[in-house]
Amino acid sequence: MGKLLEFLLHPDELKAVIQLLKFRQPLHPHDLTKESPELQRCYYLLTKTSRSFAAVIEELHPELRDAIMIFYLVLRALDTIEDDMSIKSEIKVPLLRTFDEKLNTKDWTFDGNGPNEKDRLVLVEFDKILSIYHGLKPQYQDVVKDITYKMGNGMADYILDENFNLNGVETVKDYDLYCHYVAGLVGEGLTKLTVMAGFSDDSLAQDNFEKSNSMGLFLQKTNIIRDYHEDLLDGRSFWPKEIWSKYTKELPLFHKDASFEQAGLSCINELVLNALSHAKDCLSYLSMVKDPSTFSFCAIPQVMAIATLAEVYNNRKVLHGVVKIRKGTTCKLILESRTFPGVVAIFRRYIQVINHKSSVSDPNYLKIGIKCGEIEQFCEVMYPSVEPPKGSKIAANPIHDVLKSRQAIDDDMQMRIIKETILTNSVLVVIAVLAISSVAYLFL
Ligand code: D61
Ligand code: MG
Repeated sequence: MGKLLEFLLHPDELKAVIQLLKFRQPLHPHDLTKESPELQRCYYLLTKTSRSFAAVIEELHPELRDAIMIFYLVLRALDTIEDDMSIKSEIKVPLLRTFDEKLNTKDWTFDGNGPNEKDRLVLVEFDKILSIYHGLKPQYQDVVKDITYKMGNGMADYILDENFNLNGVETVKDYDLYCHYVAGLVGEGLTKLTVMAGFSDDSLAQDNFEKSNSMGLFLQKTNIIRDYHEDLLDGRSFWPKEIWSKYTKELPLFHKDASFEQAGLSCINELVLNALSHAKDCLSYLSMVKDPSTFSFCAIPQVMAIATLAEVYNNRKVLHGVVKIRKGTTCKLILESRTFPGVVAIFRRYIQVINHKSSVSDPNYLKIGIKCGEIEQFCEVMYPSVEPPKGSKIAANPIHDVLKSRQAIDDDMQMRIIKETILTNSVLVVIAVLAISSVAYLFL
């Protein structure tokens, strides 16, 4: 569909695009031209290798911006080795296992990726990344190195299983463990960094980083469901066999054989149900992130994920190609996810979308209903949709203390948002009046 028609059908999204691009005040403006050539190059590599994370990382508080940017590039380099099917496992596995040791050097680079590997530049120019890495605070360097070590070894464990790329992940437990290595560990590292910086609640670093892990699993599983077709074309799959084997003997039948389409949809829906099991953890994690730039950085990928889950749910297009969220929707979500109540509202909305899309004929119809109900209830307890009658007792709940302690932060942001919205609306009204009067002038 053409962009013009798209915006005619969703005028609110056109407004969001304008507000985001023209009127939003960045929390921490960043002037790269004053920085060293190496640092400039690293931010260039960041924008080249990440559509989804570059913008949010660049707007982070200066205390963590470079550390998280380097954390991203180091892991992207590691992942570029994992993903490259042209590197033989005799080379790949030891490289993954000892990748953390490259961080002890000042000039290691790697030119062994295939020519078509999209992010090969981060390895070719790894020395630039190292030069910035060594200038980070030592405690930040330690976090990056520790997670690199754990992720590299986890990835290598899965490559050792020679059938992994053909048969995909076997059990749901394997699926969770693989996602833990490639995404849950990122959550763990980010939590350590933000707690050290005093930007999120210390309690996030307890309970073995359970909630941090959920943050990563929710994102990674959403990508894995969405990328079914693309991954199969590349000769791999990450859908766990324990789930898909209930619906087909062979995964590719979902898109190759039309009589398997219904089964394919049921399989997608069960995977969405599985991913939704992390939603409450993600919301509760976000409630404990205090610094506004860190909050946006954490919240934006999560609201994009819940929107994507609602889009892929019961959607046959997943079996045949790429499913995407509209640009305008993305802008709306970014603007709305700046406060915690905003994020909760987004989650509620998409949970309702999923619930409405669910059909009685789906084998997991009941379970989906229950899961959606649970998440709704969790949101309702935090922000009741009707005022409780005066004098009525609300059951004590520790989440209310968390919400109280962040109220001032969210109120502050809400004030900024209101000012920004008023400015956008006034400018748009002036433009509309000018446009209408010039058209009127032509005809009179
Ligand atoms: C808060 C904010 C961001 C978070 C988070 C909590 C918790 C976890 C994550 C981000 C990680 C989410 C990963 C989801 C996207 N999946 C991938 O990129 C896959 O590769 C995984 C291994 C490399 C991870 C690199 C990474 C990603 C995001 C970061 C980060 C590091 C560091 C800091 C901030 C965000 C996927 O890659 C696709 C591709 O090659 O383009 C794959 O190979 O499966
Ligand atoms: Mg990978």
